[in-house]
Amino acid sequence: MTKITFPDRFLWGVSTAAYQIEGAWNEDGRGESIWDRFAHTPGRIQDGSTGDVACDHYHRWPEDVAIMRALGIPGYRFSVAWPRIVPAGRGLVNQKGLDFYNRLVDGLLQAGITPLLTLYHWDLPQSLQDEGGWTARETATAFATFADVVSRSLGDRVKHWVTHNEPWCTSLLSHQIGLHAPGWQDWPAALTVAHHVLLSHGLAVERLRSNAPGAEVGIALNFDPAWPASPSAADYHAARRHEGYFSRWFLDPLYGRRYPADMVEYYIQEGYLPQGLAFVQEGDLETIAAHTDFLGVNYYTRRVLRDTAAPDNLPQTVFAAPASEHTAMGWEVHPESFYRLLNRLHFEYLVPKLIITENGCSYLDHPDENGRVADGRRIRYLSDHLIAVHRAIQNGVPVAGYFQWSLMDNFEWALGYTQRFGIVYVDYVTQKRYLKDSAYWYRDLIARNGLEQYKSDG
Ligand code: GCO
Repeated sequence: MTKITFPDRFLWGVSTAAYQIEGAWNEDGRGESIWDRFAHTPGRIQDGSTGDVACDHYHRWPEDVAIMRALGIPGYRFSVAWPRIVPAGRGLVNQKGLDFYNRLVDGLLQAGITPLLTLYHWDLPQSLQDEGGWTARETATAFATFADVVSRSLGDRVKHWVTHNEPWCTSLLSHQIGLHAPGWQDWPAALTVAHHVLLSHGLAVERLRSNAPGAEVGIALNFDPAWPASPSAADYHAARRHEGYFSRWFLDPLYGRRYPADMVEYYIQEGYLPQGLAFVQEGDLETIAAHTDFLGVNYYTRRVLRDTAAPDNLPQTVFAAPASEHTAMGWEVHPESFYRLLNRLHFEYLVPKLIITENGCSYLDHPDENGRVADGRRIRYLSDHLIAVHRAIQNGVPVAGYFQWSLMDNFEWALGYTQRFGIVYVDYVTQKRYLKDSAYWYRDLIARNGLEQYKSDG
């Protein structure tokens, strides 16, 4: 048995997002978001559900903070709902919305929990969408103003800020694939959105620097590292192109390398950039590459790609390791890819600090007759991925924290409530919370600042 200990002051935490847990969708002056509109549109959500109530966190937040405190969890990553604070997206500020987040932050600090605030986790005010949403450059400036409002109110107490959660989801998943709100399938629009989201990040960093002096500011990107299904050149290029589509399109501009030339060429060739990079204006790339203190890393799984062009001309995902384990999401469990990703981000992009802003898994374990939720597979997933993080740290990668996704089961976007990622089980009928075995396991791991690696995998 090997004892694994993380660095001193390693920041342990759990993550959530406003639309996935808060509910109170039209309470206390909250405006409509694109996710309210999307979820209320029949056929968009797999189980026909919405985030109208979700985990009722808007009302039950003291109980949820008490659970984190009881588990000794020292960090909490949450997002603020733009339409709760600025209902129309720009203009009038809803003080009741700001008051909610001030109560939450004060409650966290009183419980000895460090808040890590995400400004945008996909819930754009619908009124901005009605004016073009992120395809409109003006939305980037509206976001900067929103960041200004929030950081003026909370910047004295919140010292860790994430501007955007997963720009790939905000742009391509939502405007090219269409699985998320607003549900478009428009390549040129998706790439324009990606630019305006990155631009808004850079503009927001400036506001945060002035309103939250001494705070650490970053952005959270999601990654699914691509492996070629075979040693063939075709499969290698399929994997390389996927990484360009999913990661380098965002990483390169953020770290001062402009948009990746191979992907610009590919997108122009495919007709996805009919005006080339006309959406890039003078100074934009410098704004996007604003210095940040950390990179938030969201990791769940990898992709294995074979060069079998699918109708949308993207390489199809195939599982080259059918024997490997998959979670309830159908995602392959592959901690080795996590290890390699962390090394690549630091050594290839010279990222000065990494915080794991999301890592976790969905398994559909339910309470037994005694109320126990025996989620051993989640404990195994988290253990294996934390061992990979530790290996990366041992290899010189500056990982400063780990926020497990998620504190509690919640609304899993287009999949509704069919998935469960929490270390706390939520009964959506009674809103009763049940601490799963993994919650107690995480409590003990945090108390030890480490874990035992029960067997070496060779
Ligand atoms: C994401 C989002 C989370 C998801 C989680 C599970 O990474 O997609 O940040 O909101 O719920 O990742 O899919």
